[in-house]
Amino acid sequence: MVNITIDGQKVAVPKTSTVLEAAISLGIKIPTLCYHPELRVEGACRVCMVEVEGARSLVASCVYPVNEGMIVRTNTANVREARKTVVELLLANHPTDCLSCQRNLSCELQTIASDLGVREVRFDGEKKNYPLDANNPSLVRDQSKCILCGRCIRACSERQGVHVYSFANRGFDTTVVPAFDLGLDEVACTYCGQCAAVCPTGAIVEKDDTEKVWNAISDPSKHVIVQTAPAVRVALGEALDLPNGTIVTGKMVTALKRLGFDKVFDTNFTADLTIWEEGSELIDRLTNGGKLPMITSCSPGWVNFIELKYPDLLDHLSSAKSPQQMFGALAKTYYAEKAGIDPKDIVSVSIMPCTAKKAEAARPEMNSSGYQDVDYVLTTRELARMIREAGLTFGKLEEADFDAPLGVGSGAGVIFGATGGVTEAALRTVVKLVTGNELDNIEFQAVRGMTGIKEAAVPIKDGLTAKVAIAHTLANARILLDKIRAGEADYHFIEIMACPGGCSGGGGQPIITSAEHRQKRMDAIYECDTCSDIRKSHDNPAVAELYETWLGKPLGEKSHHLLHTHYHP
Ligand code: HC1
Repeated sequence: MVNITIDGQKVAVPKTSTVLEAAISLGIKIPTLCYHPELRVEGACRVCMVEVEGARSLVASCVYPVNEGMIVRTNTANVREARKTVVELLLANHPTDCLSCQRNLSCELQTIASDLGVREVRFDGEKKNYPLDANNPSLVRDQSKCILCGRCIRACSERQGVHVYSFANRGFDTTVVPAFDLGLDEVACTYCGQCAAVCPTGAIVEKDDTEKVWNAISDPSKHVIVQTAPAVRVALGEALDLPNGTIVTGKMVTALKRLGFDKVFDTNFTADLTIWEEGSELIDRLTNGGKLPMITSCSPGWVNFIELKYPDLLDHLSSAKSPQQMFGALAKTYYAEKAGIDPKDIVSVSIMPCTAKKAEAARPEMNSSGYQDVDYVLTTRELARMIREAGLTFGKLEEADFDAPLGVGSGAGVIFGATGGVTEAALRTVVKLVTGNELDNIEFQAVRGMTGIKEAAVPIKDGLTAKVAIAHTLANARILLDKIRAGEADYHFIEIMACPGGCSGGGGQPIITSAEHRQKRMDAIYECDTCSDIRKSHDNPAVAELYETWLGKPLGEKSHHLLHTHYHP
């Protein structure tokens, strides 16, 4: 440990700490823009400057290491003036459309300018004016709003191992761009949205589809239904002034009804159905010599990644569609029939924690109902904006239940939203399918938690132990895929989710600010499971009824047509 003094307060910190980390441990807030607690430090923006006794000039606290006896001042006139100047220089060439920017009131540059008391910009800089990159279904890039903090570059490279972005040019012309300044639709972007999740300004945001949904709701000839993903219920409240990790399932259902949706359903229903289909596929591969390990296919950022980077391994992917797309296919067939509604009049909306889900819904093969199965996908952030726009006081809404029959989901379905959750849900059901017996203990701690790659060996019956592996983030996915290529992946089943923590940390969720914040969402997901009346997918009575009355059996002809898909090398 190293003893230092910051603003007159003594503190002992690990000797590998930076001055910024030491200040955070004392509860001293130093403004930062390029710094992100879960990414490598860069020292690019210089907003976090502090005085260190004996240093020749102000230092960037995010990269400056602590030393024994160091004396730091974070709030001197010099420091305040330097920070203000840096922020004013950033604002001097930044667009001034804050009021209409998607990040208005959640922009870190705006907040820091306000916190530092910037009331005028003393410099008259040339404005940047780049065209929008919006030729893809998921993300919009506006380089004019980019402050060159480099967070998106680091998230895409370090967290995801995808390496879409890099700096280009020099001086005023410096930009952050994909290779050759191509659009995101022209490079190997997975649309996971982790760049948007770390961007401090409105330079990278989700494509806003709220107006299309408002229009559908206003059209009296349309029957507008909505499904909500497992992870939305543990994050939506954060964007609507409730504490991190608040479970808002019932309020969310009420809000969706008040917005005007005709029916409010739960993606957990088709998460349970996925377990039936995917579990049956795994058993089929195990008994009939299919390709192993079988890998999950529900995270569309992950599916894009394997298609782009490891096309030789595509036959490892389960052919099961994601729960979002299974829901879409059933909404315009099974539900349409049951409700006596012409599928052409159904508008199917989903609320997802994920930007890649927008691209997934737009894939040309996702039309097995005869129509586009899911018409519009909104992220959690977009739904929060609609709720605000409608003037609902979210925290005061009463709670309501999902509608039947596509609103019945199990605890196994809800844990899809946390890394390891799909595996745990599958194990709960596969044991039953293989042995006919119910598990005594349905909680598999070995597959839970934030470790990047988890492994477990789970006894199923005499002579059969399921070897499973789980990765979250695409950088971790790469490690497992390289193992498969090298012939070293001795697993039966692999779960991969593109985002850190799984969907609870999706690129469309309210911005995560710390590891504790992330953990609160994960804890809330597991609380949703323990509070569920039904905790195993095979106990979901609505799914049982679907098979009995309409679908036939898992992997049957109708299932094959509606619930399974193929991939593009
Ligand atoms: Fe997910 Fe899934 S868990 S992919 O992370 O399988 O987005 O939440 O909806 O489809 O169910 C996302 C979450 C989500 C699907 C399910």
